[in-house]
Amino acid sequence: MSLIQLISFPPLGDDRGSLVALESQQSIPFDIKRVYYIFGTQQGVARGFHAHKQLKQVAVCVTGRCRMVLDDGKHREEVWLDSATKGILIEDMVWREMHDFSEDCVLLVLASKHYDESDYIRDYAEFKEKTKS
Ligand code: T46
Repeated sequence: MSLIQLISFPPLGDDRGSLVALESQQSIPFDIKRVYYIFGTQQGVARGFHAHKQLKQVAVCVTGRCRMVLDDGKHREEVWLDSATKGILIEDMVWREMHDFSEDCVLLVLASKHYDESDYIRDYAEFKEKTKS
């Protein structure tokens, strides 16, 4: 199965413009416990470089774009997040990196759990070891 699980968010548009609604257990396949957004990322800066033990997230660039790299310890895949109507589902135990942020990028992330630093695996060698089978 592909690591890249995209979700389309149908825009509710009219002659005033567009609106996207994100709801728990509907377009977002979990209960949303936390929302954060990343913006103002400097050119040439990459973020992420970690996995989560037990956390599901959906990420969407509501403005601008960035390149999302996902890695399950065996395969690496990447996709451009470049539309406010395109989200990516990131499951547990997936290493993620975000690269090539556009200047105007606002990356919105919906998460299934509250923030917990102990859920992070920030060391790639440790991640590789844990996903070895
Ligand atoms: C992820 C990718 C897509 C908090 O205090 N609360 C929070 O909810 C978050 C997400 C972060 N923080 C603190 C922890 C660090 O001191 O904010 C600082 C920056 O976080 P971090 O270096 O983990 O940021 P990114 O951009 O590398 O990763 C973030 C999320 O942390 C991560 O879960 O999947 O975005």
